[in-house]
Amino acid sequence: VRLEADLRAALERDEFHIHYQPIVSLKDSRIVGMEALLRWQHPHQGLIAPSDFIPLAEDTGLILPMGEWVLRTACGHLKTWLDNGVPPLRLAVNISPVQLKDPGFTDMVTTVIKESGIKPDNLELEITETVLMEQTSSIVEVLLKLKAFGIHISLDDFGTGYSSLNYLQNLPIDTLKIDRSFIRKLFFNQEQPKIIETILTLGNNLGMEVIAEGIETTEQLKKLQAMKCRQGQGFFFSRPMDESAAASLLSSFPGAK
Ligand code: G
Ligand code: G
Ligand code: MN
Ligand code: NA
Repeated sequence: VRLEADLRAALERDEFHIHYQPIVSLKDSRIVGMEALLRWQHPHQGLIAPSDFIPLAEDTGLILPMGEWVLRTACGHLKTWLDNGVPPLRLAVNISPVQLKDPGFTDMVTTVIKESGIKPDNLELEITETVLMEQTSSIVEVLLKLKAFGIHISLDDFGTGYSSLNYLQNLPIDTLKIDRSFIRKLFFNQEQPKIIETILTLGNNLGMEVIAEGIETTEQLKKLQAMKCRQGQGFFFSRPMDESAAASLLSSFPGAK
Protein backbone atom coordinates (compact mmCIF):
# COMPACT_ATOMS: atom_id res chain seq x y z
CA VAL A 1 0.00 0.00 0.00
CA ARG A 2 2.92 2.28 0.81
CA LEU A 3 4.35 1.62 -2.67
CA GLU A 4 1.05 2.52 -4.29
CA ALA A 5 0.96 5.90 -2.55
CA ASP A 6 4.60 6.44 -3.51
CA LEU A 7 3.80 5.51 -7.09
CA ARG A 8 1.01 8.09 -7.19
CA ALA A 9 3.34 10.79 -5.94
CA ALA A 10 6.28 9.79 -8.12
CA LEU A 11 5.05 11.49 -11.28
CA GLU A 12 4.60 14.82 -9.51
CA ARG A 13 7.92 14.51 -7.75
CA ASP A 14 9.82 13.85 -10.98
CA GLU A 15 11.11 10.51 -9.75
CA PHE A 16 10.75 8.74 -13.08
CA HIS A 17 13.53 8.71 -15.62
CA ILE A 18 13.93 7.17 -19.01
CA HIS A 19 16.99 5.19 -19.95
CA TYR A 20 17.79 4.36 -23.54
CA GLN A 21 19.30 1.28 -25.14
CA PRO A 22 20.54 1.42 -28.75
CA ILE A 23 19.11 -0.86 -31.43
CA VAL A 24 21.86 -1.42 -33.99
CA SER A 25 22.41 -2.65 -37.51
CA LEU A 26 24.31 -5.94 -37.16
CA LYS A 27 26.13 -5.31 -40.43
CA ASP A 28 28.00 -2.21 -39.31
CA SER A 29 26.88 -1.45 -35.72
CA ARG A 30 25.20 1.81 -36.76
CA ILE A 31 22.46 2.88 -34.36
CA VAL A 32 19.07 2.58 -36.06
CA GLY A 33 16.91 3.12 -32.99
CA MET A 34 16.68 3.67 -29.26
CA GLU A 35 14.40 1.75 -26.88
CA ALA A 36 13.00 3.82 -24.01
CA LEU A 37 13.12 1.97 -20.66
CA LEU A 38 11.41 3.43 -17.61
CA ARG A 39 13.28 3.75 -14.31
CA TRP A 40 11.99 4.84 -10.89
CA GLN A 41 14.40 6.60 -8.58
CA HIS A 42 12.60 6.04 -5.28
CA PRO A 43 13.60 8.55 -2.52
CA HIS A 44 14.28 5.80 0.04
CA GLN A 45 14.44 2.50 -1.83
CA GLY A 46 16.79 3.62 -4.61
CA LEU A 47 16.39 2.56 -8.20
CA ILE A 48 13.33 0.35 -8.72
CA ALA A 49 13.07 -1.80 -11.87
CA PRO A 50 9.92 -1.65 -14.02
CA SER A 51 9.14 -5.30 -13.31
CA ASP A 52 8.72 -4.28 -9.64
CA PHE A 53 6.24 -1.46 -10.19
CA ILE A 54 4.58 -1.80 -13.61
CA PRO A 55 2.22 -4.60 -12.48
CA LEU A 56 1.07 -2.36 -9.60
CA ALA A 57 0.72 0.57 -11.97
CA GLU A 58 -1.41 -1.61 -14.25
CA ASP A 59 -3.63 -2.79 -11.40
CA THR A 60 -4.24 0.74 -10.15
CA GLY A 61 -4.65 2.39 -13.54
CA LEU A 62 -1.64 4.60 -12.87
CA ILE A 63 -0.06 3.08 -15.97
CA LEU A 64 -2.20 5.48 -18.05
CA PRO A 65 -0.72 8.78 -16.87
CA MET A 66 2.67 7.07 -16.45
CA GLY A 67 2.63 5.68 -20.00
CA GLU A 68 1.63 9.06 -21.37
CA TRP A 69 4.51 10.66 -19.47
CA VAL A 70 6.97 8.12 -20.91
CA LEU A 71 5.77 8.71 -24.46
CA ARG A 72 5.76 12.50 -24.16
CA THR A 73 9.17 12.65 -22.49
CA ALA A 74 10.80 10.19 -24.90
CA CYS A 75 9.36 11.97 -27.97
CA GLY A 76 10.74 15.21 -26.53
CA HIS A 77 14.19 13.65 -26.16
CA LEU A 78 14.04 12.32 -29.72
CA LYS A 79 13.08 15.76 -31.02
CA THR A 80 16.07 17.30 -29.26
CA TRP A 81 18.46 14.67 -30.69
CA LEU A 82 17.14 15.21 -34.22
CA ASP A 83 17.26 19.01 -33.85
CA ASN A 84 20.90 18.63 -32.84
CA GLY A 85 21.70 16.90 -36.12
CA VAL A 86 21.54 13.23 -35.18
CA PRO A 87 20.61 11.24 -38.33
CA PRO A 88 17.07 9.83 -38.38
CA LEU A 89 16.47 7.00 -35.99
CA ARG A 90 13.48 5.27 -34.52
CA LEU A 91 12.28 5.60 -30.95
CA ALA A 92 10.83 2.37 -29.49
CA VAL A 93 8.42 2.74 -26.56
CA ASN A 94 6.97 -0.17 -24.55
CA ILE A 95 3.19 -0.15 -24.27
CA SER A 96 1.22 -2.00 -21.60
CA PRO A 97 -1.86 -4.03 -22.60
CA VAL A 98 -3.82 -1.84 -20.18
CA GLN A 99 -2.90 1.23 -22.25
CA LEU A 100 -3.93 -0.46 -25.49
CA LYS A 101 -7.36 -1.18 -24.04
CA ASP A 102 -7.89 2.41 -22.92
CA PRO A 103 -10.44 4.08 -25.23
CA GLY A 104 -8.39 7.29 -25.26
CA PHE A 105 -5.14 5.62 -26.32
CA THR A 106 -5.08 6.42 -30.04
CA ASP A 107 -5.95 10.08 -29.47
CA MET A 108 -3.34 10.35 -26.73
CA VAL A 109 -0.61 8.95 -29.00
CA THR A 110 -1.47 11.09 -32.03
CA THR A 111 -1.73 14.22 -29.86
CA VAL A 112 1.63 13.59 -28.22
CA ILE A 113 3.29 13.05 -31.61
CA LYS A 114 1.84 16.24 -33.05
CA GLU A 115 2.75 18.28 -29.98
CA SER A 116 6.29 16.99 -29.83
CA GLY A 117 6.93 17.67 -33.50
CA ILE A 118 8.34 14.27 -34.44
CA LYS A 119 7.20 12.23 -37.43
CA PRO A 120 5.00 9.18 -36.76
CA ASP A 121 7.54 7.25 -38.86
CA ASN A 122 10.10 7.88 -36.10
CA LEU A 123 8.01 6.05 -33.51
CA GLU A 124 7.68 2.33 -32.88
CA LEU A 125 5.32 1.02 -30.19
CA GLU A 126 6.35 -2.29 -28.61
CA ILE A 127 3.50 -4.56 -27.65
CA THR A 128 3.59 -8.12 -26.33
CA GLU A 129 2.01 -11.23 -27.71
CA THR A 130 -0.41 -11.71 -24.83
CA VAL A 131 -2.39 -8.66 -25.83
CA LEU A 132 -2.91 -10.05 -29.32
CA MET A 133 -4.15 -13.38 -28.05
CA GLU A 134 -7.32 -11.73 -26.98
CA GLN A 135 -7.71 -10.42 -30.57
CA THR A 136 -10.56 -8.19 -29.53
CA SER A 137 -11.86 -6.14 -32.42
CA SER A 138 -11.13 -2.95 -30.50
CA ILE A 139 -7.41 -3.75 -30.22
CA VAL A 140 -7.22 -4.65 -33.90
CA GLU A 141 -8.92 -1.35 -34.66
CA VAL A 142 -6.47 0.59 -32.48
CA LEU A 143 -3.46 -1.01 -34.17
CA LEU A 144 -4.86 -0.32 -37.64
CA LYS A 145 -5.51 3.33 -36.75
CA LEU A 146 -1.99 3.79 -35.41
CA LYS A 147 -0.61 2.10 -38.50
CA ALA A 148 -2.67 4.36 -40.78
CA PHE A 149 -1.26 7.36 -38.91
CA GLY A 150 2.25 6.13 -39.81
CA ILE A 151 3.39 4.65 -36.52
CA HIS A 152 5.29 1.34 -36.49
CA ILE A 153 4.33 -1.60 -34.29
CA SER A 154 6.71 -4.22 -32.97
CA LEU A 155 6.04 -7.48 -31.19
CA ASP A 156 8.27 -7.63 -28.09
CA ASP A 157 9.56 -10.82 -26.44
CA PHE A 158 8.56 -12.73 -29.57
CA GLY A 159 8.46 -16.48 -29.11
CA THR A 160 7.69 -16.55 -25.40
CA GLY A 161 3.94 -16.13 -25.56
CA TYR A 162 1.34 -18.20 -27.27
CA SER A 163 2.31 -17.15 -30.77
CA SER A 164 -0.39 -17.61 -33.30
CA LEU A 165 0.51 -17.34 -36.95
CA ASN A 166 -3.00 -16.11 -37.50
CA TYR A 167 -2.53 -12.75 -35.84
CA LEU A 168 0.83 -12.17 -37.52
CA GLN A 169 -1.00 -12.26 -40.79
CA ASN A 170 -4.00 -10.22 -39.72
CA LEU A 171 -2.37 -7.48 -37.71
CA PRO A 172 -0.18 -4.59 -38.85
CA ILE A 173 3.04 -5.78 -37.22
CA ASP A 174 6.22 -4.21 -38.67
CA THR A 175 8.88 -5.78 -36.46
CA LEU A 176 9.49 -8.98 -34.49
CA LYS A 177 11.82 -8.74 -31.50
CA ILE A 178 13.22 -12.21 -30.80
CA ASP A 179 13.16 -12.69 -27.04
CA ARG A 180 16.56 -12.69 -25.41
CA SER A 181 16.07 -16.20 -23.98
CA PHE A 182 16.60 -17.59 -27.51
CA ILE A 183 19.85 -15.65 -27.94
CA ARG A 184 21.08 -16.69 -24.49
CA LYS A 185 20.57 -20.35 -25.38
CA LEU A 186 22.01 -19.99 -28.88
CA PHE A 187 24.86 -22.47 -28.32
CA PHE A 188 23.12 -24.74 -25.81
CA ASN A 189 22.10 -27.25 -28.46
CA GLN A 190 21.67 -27.68 -32.21
CA GLU A 191 17.99 -26.81 -32.21
CA GLN A 192 18.38 -23.25 -30.89
CA PRO A 193 19.93 -21.71 -34.05
CA LYS A 194 17.23 -23.41 -36.09
CA ILE A 195 14.51 -21.76 -34.04
CA ILE A 196 16.08 -18.35 -34.59
CA GLU A 197 16.53 -19.07 -38.31
CA THR A 198 12.88 -20.01 -38.53
CA ILE A 199 11.79 -16.74 -36.90
CA LEU A 200 14.06 -14.83 -39.32
CA THR A 201 12.53 -16.61 -42.30
CA LEU A 202 9.03 -16.01 -40.96
CA GLY A 203 9.74 -12.30 -40.52
CA ASN A 204 11.38 -11.98 -43.94
CA ASN A 205 8.56 -13.78 -45.69
CA LEU A 206 5.98 -11.55 -44.05
CA GLY A 207 7.98 -8.42 -44.89
CA MET A 208 8.82 -7.66 -41.27
CA GLU A 209 12.02 -6.40 -39.69
CA VAL A 210 13.52 -8.77 -37.09
CA ILE A 211 15.54 -7.62 -34.07
CA ALA A 212 17.57 -10.05 -31.93
CA GLU A 213 17.43 -9.02 -28.27
CA GLY A 214 19.92 -9.69 -25.52
CA ILE A 215 23.13 -10.00 -27.57
CA GLU A 216 25.92 -10.22 -24.99
CA THR A 217 28.91 -11.84 -26.75
CA THR A 218 30.93 -11.64 -29.99
CA GLU A 219 30.10 -15.30 -30.63
CA GLN A 220 26.37 -14.60 -30.50
CA LEU A 221 26.81 -11.57 -32.77
CA LYS A 222 28.85 -13.55 -35.34
CA LYS A 223 26.35 -16.38 -35.40
CA LEU A 224 23.42 -13.97 -35.85
CA GLN A 225 25.29 -12.15 -38.64
CA ALA A 226 25.89 -15.50 -40.36
CA MET A 227 22.15 -16.14 -40.11
CA LYS A 228 21.57 -12.80 -41.87
CA CYS A 229 19.84 -11.22 -38.89
CA ARG A 230 19.93 -7.49 -39.66
CA GLN A 231 19.26 -5.78 -36.34
CA GLY A 232 20.06 -6.39 -32.69
CA GLN A 233 20.19 -5.03 -29.20
CA GLY A 234 22.00 -6.06 -26.06
CA PHE A 235 24.71 -5.47 -23.48
CA PHE A 236 27.38 -6.37 -26.09
CA PHE A 237 26.63 -3.06 -27.82
CA SER A 238 25.41 -1.03 -24.90
CA ARG A 239 23.55 -1.17 -21.62
CA PRO A 240 20.60 1.16 -21.18
CA MET A 241 21.91 4.67 -20.35
CA ASP A 242 20.48 7.95 -19.15
CA GLU A 243 19.40 10.68 -21.56
CA SER A 244 22.58 12.71 -21.40
CA ALA A 245 24.74 9.64 -22.11
CA ALA A 246 22.38 8.71 -24.96
CA ALA A 247 22.60 12.22 -26.41
CA SER A 248 26.40 12.22 -26.38
CA LEU A 249 26.60 8.70 -27.80
CA LEU A 250 24.28 9.69 -30.65
CA SER A 251 26.17 12.86 -31.45
CA SER A 252 29.46 10.97 -31.65
CA PHE A 253 28.04 8.12 -33.67
CA PRO A 254 26.70 8.22 -37.20
CA GLY A 255 23.22 6.78 -36.70
CA ALA A 256 20.81 6.40 -39.65
CA LYS A 257 18.75 3.93 -41.57
O1 G B 1 14.53 -2.26 -18.38
P1 G B 1 14.15 -3.56 -17.76
O2 G B 1 14.91 -4.81 -18.13
O3 G B 1 14.14 -3.48 -16.28
O4 G B 1 12.65 -3.79 -18.21
C1 G B 1 11.87 -4.78 -17.65
C2 G B 1 10.54 -4.84 -18.34
O5 G B 1 9.83 -3.60 -18.18
C3 G B 1 10.64 -5.09 -19.84
O6 G B 1 9.72 -6.11 -20.16
C4 G B 1 10.21 -3.79 -20.45
O7 G B 1 9.52 -4.01 -21.66
C5 G B 1 9.30 -3.20 -19.40
N1 G B 1 9.28 -1.74 -19.52
C6 G B 1 10.32 -0.90 -19.48
N2 G B 1 9.93 0.39 -19.63
C7 G B 1 8.58 0.35 -19.80
C8 G B 1 7.58 1.35 -20.04
O8 G B 1 7.85 2.53 -20.18
N3 G B 1 6.30 0.90 -20.13
C9 G B 1 5.95 -0.41 -20.03
N4 G B 1 4.66 -0.73 -20.12
N5 G B 1 6.87 -1.37 -19.82
C10 G B 1 8.17 -1.01 -19.72
O1 G C 1 10.91 -6.94 -22.48
P1 G C 1 11.86 -5.94 -23.04
O2 G C 1 12.54 -6.42 -24.27
O3 G C 1 11.29 -4.55 -23.24
O4 G C 1 13.01 -5.81 -21.96
C1 G C 1 14.04 -4.90 -22.05
C2 G C 1 14.98 -5.22 -20.92
O5 G C 1 16.01 -6.11 -21.33
C3 G C 1 15.66 -3.99 -20.40
O6 G C 1 15.37 -3.86 -19.05
C4 G C 1 17.13 -4.24 -20.56
O7 G C 1 17.85 -3.82 -19.42
C5 G C 1 17.21 -5.74 -20.71
N1 G C 1 18.31 -6.11 -21.59
C6 G C 1 18.71 -5.46 -22.69
N2 G C 1 19.80 -6.04 -23.26
C7 G C 1 20.10 -7.09 -22.48
C8 G C 1 21.12 -8.09 -22.52
O8 G C 1 21.99 -8.14 -23.41
N3 G C 1 21.11 -9.02 -21.53
C9 G C 1 20.19 -9.02 -20.54
N4 G C 1 20.27 -9.98 -19.63
N5 G C 1 19.21 -8.09 -20.46
C10 G C 1 19.16 -7.14 -21.41
MN1 MN D 1 10.93 -3.91 -25.16
NA1 NA E 1 11.86 -8.24 -25.10
